[in-house]
Order: sequence, then structure tokens, then C-alpha cells
Amino acid sequence: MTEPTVVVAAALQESGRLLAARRSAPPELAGRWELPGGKVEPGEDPERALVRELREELGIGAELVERVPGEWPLKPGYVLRVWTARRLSGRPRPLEDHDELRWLGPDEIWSVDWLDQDVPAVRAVLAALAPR
Ligand code: 523
Repeated sequence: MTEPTVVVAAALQESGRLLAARRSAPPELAGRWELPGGKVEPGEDPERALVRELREELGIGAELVERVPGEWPLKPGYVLRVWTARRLSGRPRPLEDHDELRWLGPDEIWSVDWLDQDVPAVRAVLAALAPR
């Protein structure tokens, strides 16, 4: 059996807010919100892939903090993994694949129309961020 393609995404937090990105493509996903990220290239380290995607898509330098436990199925043959992350440089802009970015405060998390498959991932992010 072939291994699924891993899609990596970031929960970027700043001042208690979480960054959400609205997709502009493909048409069936456009207008829905996601944790920004993208596909791991063959042979690429997933964490490096995520840092690369954040640079390409948002124009920021970032470091990953920790993996959010869990793995979520996307379309057949694809799975989603998420890391919490911190911005190191640059101000996020929707450079590729997105047409809007929003920093969501704790009361605003469910105010955007997340992709169905991102909903359980966002729940897991909130659980991971909750004070322990
Ligand atoms: N998802 C998804 N949620 C989510 C991401 C980052 C991606 O459901 N948080 C889905 C959307 C696509 C697939 O995963 O079906 C690949 O994501 P994409 O298109 O952002 O990956 P890229 O940027 O690597 O893709 P290319 O533009 O094709 O290189």
C-alpha cells in the first residue's frame, strides 16, 4: 500500500489569537478557511516543509513549537498534520492560495467557515493550547 501524502499546517498564535487563511483555490475549496500549510514534497522533512510553506504562502519566517497530537484524513490518499508555530519575521500576507487572513481571538474561532476537514484539527489545536 502506498503511504498517504502528508499535508502539514500551522497553528500560528500571537497575543492569544490564531491565524486563519481563506482559500482562493481550487474552486471547490475557495472561500473556506484553513490552517495555512501545504503538501510535503517527496523526501522532504515535514517540519521543514511547513516552514517553507509559511514562507511561500504568507511571506513570514516561523519556527514550529510542537506537533498537535492527531492526524486527520483529507481527500483519499492525503492526511493532515498540524504544528503550533511562532512567527519570527515578516507580517503575514496572502501571497499564494489565499485571499484573506484573519487573526481570530478566543471568541472568534468559530466565526469563520473552516474547511470540514480542518474543524477537528482546530479543535485539537484549542485543546493543545488550553492551559494545563
Ligand atoms: N488542505 C486542507 N486543510 C489545510 C491545508 C493546508 C490543506 O484540507 N489546512 C488540503 C487542500 C488540498 C490539499 O490539502 O486538497 C493540499 O493543500 P494545498 O493545496 O494547500 O497544498 P500545496 O500548497 O502544497 O499545493 P500545490 O499548490 O498543489 O503545491
